[in-house]
Amino acid sequence: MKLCRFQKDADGDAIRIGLAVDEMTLADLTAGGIESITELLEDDNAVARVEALTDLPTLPLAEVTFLAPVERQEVWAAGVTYLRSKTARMEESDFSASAYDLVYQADRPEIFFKSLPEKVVAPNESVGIRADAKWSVPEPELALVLNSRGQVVGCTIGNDMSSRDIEGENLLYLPQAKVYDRSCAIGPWLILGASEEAIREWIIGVKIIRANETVFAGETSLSNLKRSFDELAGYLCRSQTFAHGAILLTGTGVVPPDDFTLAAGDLIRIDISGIGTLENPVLVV
Ligand code: DO4
Ligand code: MG
Repeated sequence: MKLCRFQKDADGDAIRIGLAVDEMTLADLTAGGIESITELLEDDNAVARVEALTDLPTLPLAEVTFLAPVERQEVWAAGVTYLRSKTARMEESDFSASAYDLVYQADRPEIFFKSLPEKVVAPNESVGIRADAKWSVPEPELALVLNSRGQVVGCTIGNDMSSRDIEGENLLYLPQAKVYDRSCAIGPWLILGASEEAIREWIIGVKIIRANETVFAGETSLSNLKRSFDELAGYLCRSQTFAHGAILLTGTGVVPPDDFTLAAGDLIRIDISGIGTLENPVLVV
């Protein structure tokens, strides 16, 4: 089941919850009494509840503006969860290489804070590259959606924008490499009711388009994610409660070559085969 948060282009600011009916059409769940994504995440019978709604008004996808499927959830991120990410980071920094090597093998994963919900960038809005960074990349990631009980109840697409030169200079600069204006985009679709086994068969890919040319494209299977969903969510929720639930980015397995950096005006297109496409232009912040 594919859900989204949206505004109708015709009537302004009201935020509504939608259900994908087909490639072109959305059903308006708010007209059926559903006012938030969070209430569905908290409901053990969310899929059945939505399926029971009848006679919902529909509207063309072309007439809506997608919002990020994030309400009051903090966004956190796991790192070095794919071999490709470990290798890339060990190459970027002699200083930090052993830390990345160790964390890839360790029981405890790397988990860091990524974004307040109100700072998450919506689909089609601009993500940022830092003005003081020289080496900026998108990180296409499967994003797990957790409810307030720490259960993984859904997933979506996330972009963990990163400044690799700042991260590579010193591991203690990681928060500056990862958390700045417009550094996290999420959406547009939130999937409910898919099993981990099914999700691990999906492919995640990214394309970076500059002046109508693809300047980088790469993909990997989500089966290459080293840790299980429950393992990552379990560590996030150790000694920490999330009253509104949380989003957990699961790390990147696609890294552009070392001579590639994003530039203002680029378009980042992230696809996950079972979810859809998250697209954002790039600006300098
Ligand atoms: O420690 C570096 C960050 C790792 C990360 O964000 C990733 O692997 O996706
Ligand atoms: Mg990442």
